[in-house]
Amino acid sequence: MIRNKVAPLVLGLAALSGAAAAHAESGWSLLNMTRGVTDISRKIYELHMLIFWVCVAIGIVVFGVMIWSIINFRKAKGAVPDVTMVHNTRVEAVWTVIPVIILIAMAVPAARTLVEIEDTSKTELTIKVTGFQWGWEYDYLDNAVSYFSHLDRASNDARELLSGIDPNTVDHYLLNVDHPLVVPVDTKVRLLITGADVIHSWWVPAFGVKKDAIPGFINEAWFKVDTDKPGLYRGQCAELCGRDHGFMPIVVDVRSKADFAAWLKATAAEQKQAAAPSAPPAQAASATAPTAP
Ligand SMILES: [Cu+2]
Repeated sequence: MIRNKVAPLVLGLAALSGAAAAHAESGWSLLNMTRGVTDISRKIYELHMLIFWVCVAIGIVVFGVMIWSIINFRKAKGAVPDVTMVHNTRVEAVWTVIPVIILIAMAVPAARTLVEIEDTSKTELTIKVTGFQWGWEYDYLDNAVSYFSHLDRASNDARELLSGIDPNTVDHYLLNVDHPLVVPVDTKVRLLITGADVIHSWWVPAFGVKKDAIPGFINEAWFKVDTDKPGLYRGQCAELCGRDHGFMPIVVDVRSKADFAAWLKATAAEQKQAAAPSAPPAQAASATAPTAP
């Protein structure tokens, strides 16, 4: 019987969250999570809104009853405590069962989304992401392409102590890199995320991806950007990792499939050529590169 009452409530809240989404990108919605550009980021957003409205409804009901009771049953009005409510088994059963049903109703969509977030099957491109103090290394495992991504020169110059450069004049201050991660649209990209020294966290909000980069462990994450959403997406290291934690942003350059294929081919050829002619400089370069402990 109670289930019959909860189901329409949950459905009603879902409809409300849909109506709220229609007002996105203005005013108060700027304070909210964004919908992102991947299927998973939208599902996370919708789950967040559903749970948010459940909490709002519970808040309204609980505080409504409390305020109504305080006003109508105050001592000044001659209210006499109802002693039959103390240890009333039926009341205690109801206020235990209703929250349990609400929790189960929330756990079902949450678990469904979590399972989908963890489903790294049928991926089309695998990139190993290594966080280090202070930057990221990207390895395209199937294509022999590998490079480092650091804070861009303009931000780095401006952030120096007594640099005399106004950060407001720097484009995307502290959110720009020299070499962004390049990926294609409409492709299930799998990331294998690890750390070379301490724990970092690869976080790009628009993709709904935030995964810890832990030395000695490989965490998996995936995303698939909408076909009509190529462009630059920005993120940051989301795990306090040391002195320059604030200076290791993430930029992802999402390109059309054709553009990406051309870039990958050109970069692979370039790197092959750079590695080929003389062995000693290549060895010297790799010796300076961070390695896993
Ligand atoms: Cu970090």
